[in-house]
Amino acid sequence: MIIFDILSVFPEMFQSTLGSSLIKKSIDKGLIEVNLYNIRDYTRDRHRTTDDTPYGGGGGMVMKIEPVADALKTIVPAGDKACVILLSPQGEPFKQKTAEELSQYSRIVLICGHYEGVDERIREHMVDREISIGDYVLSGGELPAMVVVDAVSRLVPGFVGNSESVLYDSFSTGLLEGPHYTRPREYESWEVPEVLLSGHQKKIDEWRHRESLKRTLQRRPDMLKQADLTQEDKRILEELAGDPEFV
Ligand code: 9D3
Repeated sequence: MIIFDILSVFPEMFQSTLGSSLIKKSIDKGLIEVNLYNIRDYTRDRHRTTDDTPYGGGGGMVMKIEPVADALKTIVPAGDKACVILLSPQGEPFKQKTAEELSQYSRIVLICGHYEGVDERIREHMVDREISIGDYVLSGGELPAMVVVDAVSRLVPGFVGNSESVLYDSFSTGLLEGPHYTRPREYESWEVPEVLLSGHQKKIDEWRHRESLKRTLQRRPDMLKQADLTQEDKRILEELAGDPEFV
């Protein structure tokens, strides 16, 4: 059981994701719990201020420290071992490895930044990890928080019904998946590769592995450096790289 506590100024953004999909199933199954908190509810001033202008001037607004600090003190019981994460464009890149590490915690707090950023003291004193989901600019940390909840929840035993599919995920094996096909055998003259219909399981497995290597070499050659490849894999890759038909 993992408890996710999400702090945001737009908690409504999470309703649609949490109300449908496999995430909802795993909440219903009691595998995870997701609690939403509106940072504005932890303000104490008349205007319920969550952001302010930056010291030193310049444009944009900065998320204030007090509401976030007060929310954290209220939400995370003292002595509870939680991982507090700030979602921000300056964070470490989120990887499958990160999801695996986070799946070991029983409590994960996700702070969604907004505006131009957060007061640096939040980062320094209240946050264990800072995560970015990729090199593109989003309008806030809400979608990234959902990405983290989704990727981590899938790793909780009981999630997919089939724990094998988690084991063989691309990014766990270090290779991209090859092509998949299902009926019909022929659609408008587009045929399914013959080998998949052969019934010869060893040949099928070899073909699939080769296609997986091929696709990774084509699309994500960077991943091959980290993948644990056998001598045979390396031979296949050299053969593919030297093949003039290979694009
Ligand atoms: C004006 C300079 N911007 C930095 C690139 C400021 C800024 C842009 C976007 C500050 C916050 C945001 C909102 N994005 C996130 O909070 C965010 C994010 C993202 O934009 N991309 C990838 N991962 C993440 S995690 C949080």
